[in-house]
Order: sequence, then structure tokens, then C-alpha cells
Amino acid sequence: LWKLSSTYLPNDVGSLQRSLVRHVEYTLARRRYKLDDNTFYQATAHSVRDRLIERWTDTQQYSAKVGAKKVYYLSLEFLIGRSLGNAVSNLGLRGAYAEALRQIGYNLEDIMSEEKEPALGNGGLGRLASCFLDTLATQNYPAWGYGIRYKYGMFEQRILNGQQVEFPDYWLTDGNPWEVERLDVQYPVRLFGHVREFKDQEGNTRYAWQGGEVVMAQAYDTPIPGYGTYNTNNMRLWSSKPSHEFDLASFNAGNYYGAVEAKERCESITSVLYPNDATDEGKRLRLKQQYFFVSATLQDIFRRFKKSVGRTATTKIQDMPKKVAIQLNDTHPAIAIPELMRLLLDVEYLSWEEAWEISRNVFAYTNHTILPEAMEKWSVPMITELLPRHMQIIYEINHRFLLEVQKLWPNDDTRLSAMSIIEESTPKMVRMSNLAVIGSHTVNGVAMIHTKLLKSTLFPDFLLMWPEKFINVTNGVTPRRWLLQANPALSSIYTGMVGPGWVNDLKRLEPIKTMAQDALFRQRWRAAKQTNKNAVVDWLYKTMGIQVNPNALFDMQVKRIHEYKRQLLNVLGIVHRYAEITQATPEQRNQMVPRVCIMAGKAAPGYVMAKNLIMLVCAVSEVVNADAACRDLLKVIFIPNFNVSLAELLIPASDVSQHISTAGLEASGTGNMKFVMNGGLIVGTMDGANIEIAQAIGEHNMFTFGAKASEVAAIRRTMSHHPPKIDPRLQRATQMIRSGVFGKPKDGEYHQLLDAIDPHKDVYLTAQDFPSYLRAMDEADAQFQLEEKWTAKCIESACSMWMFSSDRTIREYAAKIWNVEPLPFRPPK
Ligand code: DL6
Repeated sequence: LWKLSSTYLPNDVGSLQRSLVRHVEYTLARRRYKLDDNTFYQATAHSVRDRLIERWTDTQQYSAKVGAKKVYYLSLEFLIGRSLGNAVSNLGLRGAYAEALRQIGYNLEDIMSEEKEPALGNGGLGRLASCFLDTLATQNYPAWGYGIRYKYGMFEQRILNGQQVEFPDYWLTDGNPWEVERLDVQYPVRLFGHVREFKDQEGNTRYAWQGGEVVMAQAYDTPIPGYGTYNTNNMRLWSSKPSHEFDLASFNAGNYYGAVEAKERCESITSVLYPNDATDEGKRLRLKQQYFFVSATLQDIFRRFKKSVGRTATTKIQDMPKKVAIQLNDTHPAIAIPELMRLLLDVEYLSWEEAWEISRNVFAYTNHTILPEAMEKWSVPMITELLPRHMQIIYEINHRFLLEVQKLWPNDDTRLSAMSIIEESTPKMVRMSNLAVIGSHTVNGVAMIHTKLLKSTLFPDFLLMWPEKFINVTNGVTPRRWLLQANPALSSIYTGMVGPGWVNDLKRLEPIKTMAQDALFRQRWRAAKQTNKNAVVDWLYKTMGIQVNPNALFDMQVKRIHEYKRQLLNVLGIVHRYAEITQATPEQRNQMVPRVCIMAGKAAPGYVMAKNLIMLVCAVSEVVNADAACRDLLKVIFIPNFNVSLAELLIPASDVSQHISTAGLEASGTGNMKFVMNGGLIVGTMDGANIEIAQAIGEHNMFTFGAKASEVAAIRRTMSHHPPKIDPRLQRATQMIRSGVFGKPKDGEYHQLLDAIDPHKDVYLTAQDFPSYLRAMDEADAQFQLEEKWTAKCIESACSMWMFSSDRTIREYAAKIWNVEPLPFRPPK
């Protein structure tokens, strides 16, 4: 039987067509009707999935047989993007599927756009996780991603009456052909209840967590194919469902409606990604969600590890760190630390010392922000109620840790309270970041400056205690999705120059830098950029009815809306530009560089300032775009519902993109990397990965401005008693907004935005950096007019970006944190 299935499916065009038709007929049961693009999207996805499954099962069997050490990437967010394009490209079957479909009257590109994108994350952190999964598979590392299968994505953003309105994003409407529901992989997860203390046979005190509610975690698996390799990894996402026990409790009490309500309550655990800035009830849900995910994941990892222990007589539970590396993507899964301790103490009956030794050598933690408001803290009463045994374990971890601190620094209460996991507030709070640092063998920041600030501001005492624990691993993005897939025009130039090897080795693009001196090459480069710009022009016209000048400078700021990312600075710059245009003579207008300003991004539903900002952008857009004076010179567009697919369309078309956070506040940014790789230039502050990008491409190729991170604190201190003079151009722009040129919303939303940049209390240094921002923008305009020089800059920059490939990033994680080796699987001939 095994022999029958061990050969791989054929991939010639005829076989692919037969497979498509078979799926239309048997999987979808749609032989005679509904032969639309969506049907063929579903059929193509199933046909591709068949081919993924072969490689996937073989890869998993192989790594189990070899007993390889595995990496587990635990993330509450994955921004996967669409899967079809990525899968056919990684399998090397794009051409074959395109041809198979073409011959039967379908177009692969149209079919691909039928796919609904799973928005299972907020932004950079989730997209990074997905880039990492792509690289892990491509580089043949045995690795799994673990996360949550949210029923609703991170909302559909619509703009109604110039304001963001959130609509539910039910991404599973047409089902999800990429996942396999593993009905044989389910785990019970307990919540609430109490702890029973007892003596084991040897007379040791033991604890058992009992009672409460039990919900079931159901596994859904998605194959993650590597590019140019057979290795196919797994992403396992959990969905909550009621356990039998859960149902029976209410039924037995004769309460049918209560039972149904209880069922819904339990399913709500994975219905949507909860924000951590919510009400008490919201916070409880988020903690439940985190624990649910972590508990199911650890039971699963444990089961796999114990199976491997059973296979080799020599491996014991103490060897877990030799076989298992768990990466905590921020503190969101940090409750895994007490959970693993609980399993080792209460289920495996290890001693505290043994359990701690194992646990500390398994976990590593990545910090993605130093913003105080993003630091997760859960109240002690809430954890005690929801996870009573974990609270005990956290106290014990803390107690033992503080004894160590006391030994190092006797009588230093200030240090003791700063390092404690417990914050002595009312109510007491559990600091998840301190727990993550104490319970991990390595802590990393995501860009040089971020790691430096992390050490100096967030964890200075921990650094003194464990200097070797803190390292930097600068982020990266996958060239497969962000170049090969998103930018076929540029990719084919690259492949023509250096062959296809650059896709897995971005260093190979370096020699192309010299071609910046070649006029003919520059012309080809510009043609590729123009193709991408034209695609955006068409899309804007088709979907938003907006006409733009394809020869204008395309300026983009597309990312989550947040005060520290300073979209307000961008809008103020646009208003300034608008004022300049309206006041200019026709001759002066002739000298101006036409710009299309594109902004996109979601505001958290409860974040008033971010929503106000969207409102202002939309209002400015309406006035500017209707003003004949601006005609071809300035267009302002807010594109709703920014997501991965939209990023793939926009990024290759940008001339300039803005990464203009207040210095010291953007941990890394990854959009900055994608834009430069795609031949755009950056206007940016010396923040996050911008600094390393400037080093890699040369500062002369970046339009930098603004206060440096080292200057921010002093500027803030001085501004309250010596507020700086307001730049007259800023004065004019704010005056225009305040006076109602862009309307007067009834709740004073624009005033709220502008009051926050008053020079006395300009927390994000928006007013402060405005003059240097305008200088950088003017410089970009001036350079853009020097077409040949501009193109040379773009070529030099794009071809110097190899270190921002997630392939480099993951090699560093593997060597410095996980201690794992690639394990390429080669199928039998
Ligand atoms: O590391 C990925 C990404 C960075 O590029 C961004 O600079 C950073 O803001 C983001 N951090 C978060 C923080 N969330 N939490 N916690 O999303 O991470």
C-alpha cells in the first residue's frame, strides 16, 4: 500500500488539468454549474495542496525518523497573506499551472485574486512570523509555527463618511482549502478551578490543578512550503471548541440554553485576536486566549517529544532542550514558562531544580517593543482566578529569582522591586516581560538600536546580572513573497542578470550595483518601475475611481496608524505642499514635482487619536483632489483595508516611502526593508532598522531627518519650560486645519490631534522635527528630477539589501539561539 502512494504526483500540464477537473467534480461537486473563477480558485488550491501534502508528510516523517531538534515558533499573530501564489511559486509550478489554466480558459492571476486573505495579526510582528516560516522551510530547518485560528480576521476597514468603520472579517466564508483539520489532534485545556496539595509515594509535596472548566483545542494544519526544496514545514493553529465535560455540566443541571451559552463562551476564545488595551473583561479574554494557545501547544510538543524519547532508549526527559527550541514571539505566549514548569512538576514529577533547568534551556524570548503601553501585565487576582496553579508557580519562580538578586545586591530594594515579576501596585500585577527574561536562556531585540535601548532602558539590571543573555538579531523579510512574487518585473531583470539563485541568496544581487552606471540598464530598471506604477494607477481607477498621474513621484506611508509612527507629520507636510501649490504662480507650479501621496493602515478600534488621523487624511484628500490648482501636481489617497495583498501591489510601485517614527520608538520596521528591496528610496528618521539600512545602502541614498534617539529625552525635558518657536510653515498648516479648510468635525477631532503637538508637550516631536522633515522631502523632490541619478541610487540601494533577507535573520537565530541545523529532505528517486 505504501508503495502505491510513495511516488509523487505528476506535474505536467495535462496532469494538472486532470487534477483541476477532478477537484471541481469530486471535491467541490460542481460539475455543471458555477464554473466561475472562484470555483477554479478552490480547485487549483486543492490541486496544489495535494502536491504540498506529499512533501509535507515526507518531511515530517523524515525529521521524526532522524530525531532532529525542532524549532517551535509561538506567535499569537501570523499575517500569512494569500497562499496560492506563494505555493505555486515555491513549488516551481507557477508556469505549469498558468498554462494548464490558460488552456481551459482561466487566468492564474485572476484566480489568485479570488483568495480571501487571513488577517490573523495586527502588523509587523505577525508578518515577521510569516516571513520566518517561509525562510525556515526554504532553508530546511525542522520548524513548526504555532498560533490561533481566529474565526474573524483583524477587521475589515471601510471608510464611511470619511471615517474608519470596522466590519467583521469572516475570512472563512468559502472555507479554507489550505488547512487540514486534524480531528485526531485535540487537547483539553483547563481554566479556573483550584489547586489540591498532596503527598506522593515518596512523601514529596505535590500539586494537582482540578475542577474549573475544560475546553478543547482543535488542531488545524497548514503546509508551509520552502522555495526550491522538498522541505515543507507545518503551521498548526488552534481553534477552541466545547469539551464533553463542558456540555454535560449544564445539561445535567437541566439547563439547555445555559449549555448553548457555555458552548458559545468557549468558542469565543478563538473568535478574534483580542487587544491588550481593553476592559477587564477584554483582558480576561486575552489571557484566556494566550493560555489556551500555550497549553495546547505545549501538550502537543510534549507528546511529540515523549514519542521520540520512547523511540530511543537513551533519550530522557532531561534531554528536552536538545530536541526542542521554543521561541516566544514577544510576551504574548510567555505564560508558556509556568505552563511547562507545571507539566514537568505536576505531571512528570520532576524536582523544581530539574524542571527549571529544562525550561530555561528550552525558551528564548524576542522583544518587539519598548513602548511602555505595550508591555503586558496581568493582574494577580485575574491570574489567580483563571490559572491558580500558574500563579503559585510564578510566585515560586519570583521568590527563587529574588533570592539570587539579593545575593548579588544585598539590601538593594529599588533594584529588587524593579526586577521582580510582581509589580507592587493595587492590584498587584504580573510583569510578563520580566517573567520572559527570567525564564529564557536568550533575549533578543530586533534591530541594533532597539537592542541597545532594550538593554539600557527596559532591562538594565537584568543585563548586569546576565550580560550574555541579551543579543541582537535584526529583522528581515522573505525575498520570495516581497520580490519574486510581488515584483515580477524587477525579478525577471535580476534573474536575467545573475540567474535564479538570488531568490535564496540575496547577496548575489550585489554585483548588479555596478550596473547603476549603465544607461541602458537604468532604462530597463525604470521600465520595470513604471510597469509597477501603472498597475497601481489601473487599480486605483478600477477600485476607487481615482485618476492619478503615472509620472508623478509615488510617495507611500502604509502601516498601522499610531502616533509614534507620525502619520500626522506626513499629513502636515501634505497640507504645507497644498498651501505652496495654491499660492504659487503658474511658472512656479511648472517647477514643482508632481506627487501622489498614498496612505493606508488600520487604526485599533479603540484608539481615538489614530481614528482622528484617518479622518483628517480623508478630509485633506477630498479637498486637495477636488482643487483644480492641484490637478496633476498633488493627489492624496487613503486606501482602505491595508493588508498583505495590497502591500504586494503598492510596495513595488513606490518611488519614496516614509518611515518617520520618533527616534527610539520603532523597534525595527520591516516595511522599510521591503520598499528599498523593491527599488524605492526612503524618507526616514534614524530609528529602528532605518539606521542599518542607511549603513548598508549608504546614507547618501536615504533622505534622513529629525532628532536622534540620543537627543529625544533632552528635547522633551526642555520643551516644557523653553518651548521652541513654531516653524511658520507649520503654523500655516495647522492654522488651515483649525480654521476649517478641511471641514470642522463636530467633536473637535482635528483640534485634539493638533493640541498634542503643541510645542510645550510635543511628546512625539512632530512640531520639533517638522522643519527637517520638509528639508528631507524637498531634497527627495530635487533628486527625483535628476532621473538618471535617481535610478542609479535606487539600483545601488536595492542591490545592497542582502542582510535584510529573513534568510540571514533565521541563520542567526539558528546559530545564536536555537542551536539547530538544516535537515534537507530528498525524496526517493
Ligand atoms: O519585529 C517586528 C515588528 C517591528 O518591525 C516593529 O517595529 C514593531 O513595532 C513591532 N512590534 C509590535 C509590538 N507588539 N507587541 N507586543 O508589533 O514588531
